[in-house]
Amino acid sequence: MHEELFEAMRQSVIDGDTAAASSLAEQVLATGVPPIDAIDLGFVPGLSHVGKLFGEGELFLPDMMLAARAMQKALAILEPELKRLATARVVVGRVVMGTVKGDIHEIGKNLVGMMLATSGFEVTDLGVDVAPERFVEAAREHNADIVGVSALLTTTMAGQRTVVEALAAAGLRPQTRVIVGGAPASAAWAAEIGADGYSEDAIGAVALARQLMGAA
Ligand code: B1M
Repeated sequence: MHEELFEAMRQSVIDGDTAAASSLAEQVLATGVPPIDAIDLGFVPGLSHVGKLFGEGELFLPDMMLAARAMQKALAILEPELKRLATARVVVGRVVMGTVKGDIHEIGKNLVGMMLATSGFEVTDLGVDVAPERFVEAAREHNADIVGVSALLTTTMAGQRTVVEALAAAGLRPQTRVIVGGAPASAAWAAEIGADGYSEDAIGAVALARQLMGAA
């Protein structure tokens, strides 16, 4: 229905055109397009395309950085509307989340955090490059029901296992659940490292977190 708009969004991210991405996000707010559709069908596919071309050696790091910047700008514009549309008013559970040590990818993690927050979870976002001890400390401090651990690199995904182990060593398992996500993760990986679940996207992460809270 909004295919042209979504195509323009994809292209704005591919071009790393922050001004265009911002203006398209503003259009979403003005025209009542569901922001989650704009993210899922417009901006994210643009970034995925850039990632694919980077992987094939057709684009380079600065291209990926510009694309990420355009995407982040659009998300910042859409975030208040996502929050406004939030349905849940009761606190479903407390989540502490972050991206593993050595990994600075944050866009997917931010999206997951945003969706959880708009679905009734209290979210504490520790940011990127987060040491396992920091996950443990924050889980204690915030009395977390769930710790969410994101990793985007095959070289950093082992950090998800380290977080599970650190929580266990601190006596916080199994009562504190762990969910994992990010491109290299999978359900099989989650099972292998003893996590409580895996989701491939932000909507799925909300469903998984609700299920773990017995609120599905
Ligand atoms: Co990077 N990067 N990057 N990068 N980057 C990837 C991941 C890569 C697949 C690109 C490629 O080669 N095709 C590749 C990894 C290859 C591999 O490990 N096998 C790669 C590489 C190699 C690198 C560098 C090493 C490049 C270099 O320096 N030579 C470097 C690493 C830096 C580091 O972390 N130490 C690097 C740097 C960067 C930028 C800084 C330029 C930028 C990040 C900017 C930022 O986040 N502020 C960047 C980007 C943008 C990407 C791609 C293009 C897009 C990632 C993204 O934001 N996607 C990516 C290619 C790709 O994924 N197709 C790539 C959009 C986002 C909405 O999706 O993050 O997958 P995603 O999150 C999803 C799901 O995965 C899931 O839900 C989200 C929403 O649907 N999810 C969870 C994520 N976390 C979750 C947690 C959950 C549940 C679900 O529960 C807790």
